[in-house]
Amino acid sequence: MIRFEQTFMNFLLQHQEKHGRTYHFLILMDAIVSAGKYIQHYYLTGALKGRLGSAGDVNVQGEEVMQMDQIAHEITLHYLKTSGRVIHAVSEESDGIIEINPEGRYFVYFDPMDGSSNIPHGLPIGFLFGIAKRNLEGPEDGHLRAGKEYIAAGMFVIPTGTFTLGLKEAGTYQFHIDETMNFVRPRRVVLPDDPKTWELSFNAANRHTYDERVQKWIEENESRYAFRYLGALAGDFHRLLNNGGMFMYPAIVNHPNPKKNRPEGKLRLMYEASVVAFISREAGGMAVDETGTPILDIQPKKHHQRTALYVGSKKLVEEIASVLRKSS
Ligand code: AFP
Repeated sequence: MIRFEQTFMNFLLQHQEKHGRTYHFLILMDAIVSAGKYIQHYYLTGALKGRLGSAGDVNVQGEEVMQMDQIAHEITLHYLKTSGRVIHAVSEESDGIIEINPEGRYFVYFDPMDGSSNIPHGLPIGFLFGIAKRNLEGPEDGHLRAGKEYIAAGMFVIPTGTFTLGLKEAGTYQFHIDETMNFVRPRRVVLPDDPKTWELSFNAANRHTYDERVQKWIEENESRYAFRYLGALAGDFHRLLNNGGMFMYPAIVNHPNPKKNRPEGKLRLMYEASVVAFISREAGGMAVDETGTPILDIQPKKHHQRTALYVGSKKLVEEIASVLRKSS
């Protein structure tokens, strides 16, 4: 007997029908999944085809651009355009807002290749995206949306072949790519409550540059948890969703070279932090910034805004949030 798996598109179709929604979101998600698969394909054969090197350029964030960054950006934009459903997009790889279709219904915020330091090694990277809906009735409401206004957010771990999608007030689901390049077998993800499996994930090389309160919390608590760090948010966060615990990228405020401090944090709010915060909320978790403010409540002032990030199991994030809310 053949064992048939439910495909992502069938799952989403049923979801939309159950909630009496339009098919526009389906069309957009079909485009995003096509982009995810195409990026996966390019990345899998990247080493063989000599695509894992630098593009010899520096991006809007002042970081070295890799060939794969550009390829992934181009692929994603192509599919967003052909969907006909996107008014504006914001990409990590593009300085300005990308105007796509004035008739479009959605804003899409994306980082098509997150975790660039893994690219030369062909190790996991992420394609992260958040989606907000344009105000179709009222006056034009701009593209700078707080994460709590996203209607969905997701991430592909590439080339691992996993896709995770958080749907507003409807949960977080994971899918796996099959032999036919379809994402299949929906599984609802809930962050585990049991601290036995919890992990901590942060760049340990930075720990002495964190705020003293954060350093103290780490010293007092780290021995209780396993420690894992891949250096690509999607991969680290994927582990965390399954095992529970906390990923953090705190503000850098005590660097021996003060020029290297990053009091505003490193990760980008709209297409990194808000994406994992949204997915986490839908999986029963939470996320805060360096002041203990929920990431999803932060109203971005600019599209490449950065933030510190603490995300994962609610109890653990609440614990660090209460430390962060106390003045030093
Ligand atoms: P890049 O895409 O610029 O490498 O950034 C990746 C990232 O934003 C995120 O995916 C990682 O969790 C984090 O940075 C890693 O940063 P460190 O290399 O400083 O640990």
